[in-house]
Amino acid sequence: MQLTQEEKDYFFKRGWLKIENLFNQEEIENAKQSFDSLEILAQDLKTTQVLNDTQFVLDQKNGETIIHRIVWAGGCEPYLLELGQDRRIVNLASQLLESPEVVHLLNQAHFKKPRDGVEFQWHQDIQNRDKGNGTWNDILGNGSYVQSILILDEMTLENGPLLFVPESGLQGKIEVPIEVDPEKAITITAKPGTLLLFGPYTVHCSFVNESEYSRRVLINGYAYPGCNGRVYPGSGLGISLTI
Ligand SMILES: O=C(O)CCC(=O)C(=O)O
Repeated sequence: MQLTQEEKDYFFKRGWLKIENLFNQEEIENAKQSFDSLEILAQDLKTTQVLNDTQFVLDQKNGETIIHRIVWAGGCEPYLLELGQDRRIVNLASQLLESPEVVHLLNQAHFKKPRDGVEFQWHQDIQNRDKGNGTWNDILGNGSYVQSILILDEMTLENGPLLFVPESGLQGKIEVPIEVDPEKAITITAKPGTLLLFGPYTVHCSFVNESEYSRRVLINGYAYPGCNGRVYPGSGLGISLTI
């Protein structure tokens, strides 16, 4: 898929892109099966730990295991890594970064089960990339990073959807805590198989899942070569992918 100049401008100015039907129903069902296997593992593990290069970030609440996130999910479930390195996503990241080579940093599973209390407060992804001490160098000056979110369960108004603040990325890295006027945020609803793309300066969040159904997404992150100096669970300094 070739992005138009208009789509690229939208990504850099408004802050995100929504690509519908990038993955088919069978691929999404396979991904959900991998999520089911990860969930069974998480219930056995109970506490935060690393297994097969996958970091399970877990908590216990009322005798139940809460899955905050599963980092480098493909270590335990290789199909999820296959999806994260699929040409369709890598090609989009490569166009946005204007580089045939991109560095795969994140391959992360978010579950957001009904009322599990998991939420992600207003933030910019740069806060997770740039931890000081040379962990990040924005070589391109436009963020040099693309976050992608593959929707597995329909994202609705009730199950903890993502919210983006339009044009928030134009100001670069901002001080935390980030205050947002809720009126200015756009709530994203999306069908399974949709891919969301956004840059590291776009302010976004997602609140708790108040519905009776899960809101599972697979997150993959790609950097422009030479930007990353942070060691990530599973991918270390990142895995180079060439389109
Ligand atoms: O799963 C979510 O809603 C959080 C996603 C997010 O904040 C991120 O990818 O940076």
